[in-house]
Amino acid sequence: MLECCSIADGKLLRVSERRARRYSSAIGRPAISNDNTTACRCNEWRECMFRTALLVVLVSTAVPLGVLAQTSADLKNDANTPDDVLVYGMGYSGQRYSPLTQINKQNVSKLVPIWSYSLADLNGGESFPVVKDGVIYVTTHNTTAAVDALTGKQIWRVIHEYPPETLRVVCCGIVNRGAAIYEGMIIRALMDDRLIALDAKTGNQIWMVSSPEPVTHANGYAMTGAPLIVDGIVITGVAGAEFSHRGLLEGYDAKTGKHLWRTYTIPAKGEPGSETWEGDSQLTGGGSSWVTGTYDPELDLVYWGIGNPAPWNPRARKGDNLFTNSIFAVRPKTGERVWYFQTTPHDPFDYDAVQTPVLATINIGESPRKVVMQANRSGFLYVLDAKDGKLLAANAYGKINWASGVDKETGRPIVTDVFKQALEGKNVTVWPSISGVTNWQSPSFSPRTGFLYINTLHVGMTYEAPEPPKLAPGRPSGVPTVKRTVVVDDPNIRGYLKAVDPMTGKSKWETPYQSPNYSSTMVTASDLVFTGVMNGEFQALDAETGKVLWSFQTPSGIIGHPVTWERNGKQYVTVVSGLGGVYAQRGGDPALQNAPTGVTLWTFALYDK
Ligand SMILES: [Ca+2]
Repeated sequence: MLECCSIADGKLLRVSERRARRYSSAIGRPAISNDNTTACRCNEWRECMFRTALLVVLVSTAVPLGVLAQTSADLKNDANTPDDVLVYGMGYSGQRYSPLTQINKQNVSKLVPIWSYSLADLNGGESFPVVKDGVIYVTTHNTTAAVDALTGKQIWRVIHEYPPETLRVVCCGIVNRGAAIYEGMIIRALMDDRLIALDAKTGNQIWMVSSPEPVTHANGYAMTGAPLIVDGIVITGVAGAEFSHRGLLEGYDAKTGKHLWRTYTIPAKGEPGSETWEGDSQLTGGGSSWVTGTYDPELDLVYWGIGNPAPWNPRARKGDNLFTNSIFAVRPKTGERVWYFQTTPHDPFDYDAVQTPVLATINIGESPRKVVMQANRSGFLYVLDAKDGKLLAANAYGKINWASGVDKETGRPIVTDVFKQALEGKNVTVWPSISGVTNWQSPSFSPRTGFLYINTLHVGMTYEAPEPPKLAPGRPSGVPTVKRTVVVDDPNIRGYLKAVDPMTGKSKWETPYQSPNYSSTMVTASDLVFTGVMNGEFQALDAETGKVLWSFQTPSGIIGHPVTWERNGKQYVTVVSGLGGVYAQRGGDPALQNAPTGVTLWTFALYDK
């Protein structure tokens, strides 16, 4: 899209393909819009450039903030600008912490919905809402929409088509976790391994690219995560460890969509780490990267959680299976891996380590230290040095019996007989279940209280790994490869929202839920924790006690991300409702058997009449 002309003229005109190409070449950007044929009405690209430059000057004078925004600097500063929400996780650190305090413990009971918007989708709402200049950008698996943040009116909506056979390799819910914003563009991944950039004002397509071979659905790859944009580079991961792929992270040029780098999470034969795989097992070894990572601008490191090995059945891949179940620290410009930390070597239980690596500076002993905190699916809460990945703490924060602790020297879990017998093919009862002590949902961290607010599961399983299957890229390597049944302590408590001390794993409080919450949490400087609930409630809890202070019943279960923002001096809270995803589909939870689906976007504010 030729945005310089669209700014100057306010509309577009059809011109020849030759002229569009010439324009494209002149400005070094693709001149392609929705139907691949339209371009701007300017006769010459020079005129365009001149008018844009003039407009920039005028706009800069008239409106000092925002209009040219979502620069790299804006993204770096996101956590400090509560009028917008630009980055997945409410800032590069992934803390999901807001300094806003207008909504507090005293008045939260007056929180009311001001509008809702239908996304016309029955598959599940896991989209992180991006908020900028009074517009909310939200996604489903096949839709991107821009909605007026104060009225809920649709500004534009784009429906993306993809081949239906793509869904064969989507194990765990037909969802998308959101878009990224950068330089006037809304950039998102599509289920069939494409990235697309849309004009934030119009929804018109600016560029679209497919991930290069072998990233196709036929080879077991899908894209469901929100991209992370760092210094003009779009970083994205892949889903599909349950379909025998070889996981990876990728970087693209945000301006053009050009593919810049790819870092595989599983070594090729002969590469360092390949000795931790049996035979050719690493060729189909999993290690996906389906949850968005975080970024430290000072260290210039992107942190990204890497998923489980394939197949779930461990008996044909003896060894540590590097670099599955690891936290990666990579350079955003090149994808170079600077360090890694593996959490569960030779994992039989699908304990993939994709959970958000939350960044913070906390006191270790007497001195402040930059750390990466990960509430791992395995049940251990890891605290690592952000610079070099050194282990600082690893403690259980839920019920686990596969390991008795983590060796502080080696960083390896101290596995129990449950783990050893599972590898031998024996029938064992394991805590946690394949769903983990937490799953993909992100915790929040309050620098005020020093606690992580984590939605956890309290579910175990019987487990048996029979003879391992023969794999090839694209073949199922998850559910059918092991036998499992659900085990619970109390059928009415399958999860807790916990306030957890990162250094000890101990809870200050635990609030029980009938079904585990698969919503991310958010915490504010007024010590409110927001979460969605599977039964559809949207709740605010007291961050100091865990008491539920406010609740609103949305039409479907919430598996999304609460965010908060302000406009014209008023604070708002936004969340997506819409049951779906892996637990609702495969969790065997009787409380969800008849639960209604349907994705809607909600915004709340204090009733002040
Ligand atoms: Ca912000």
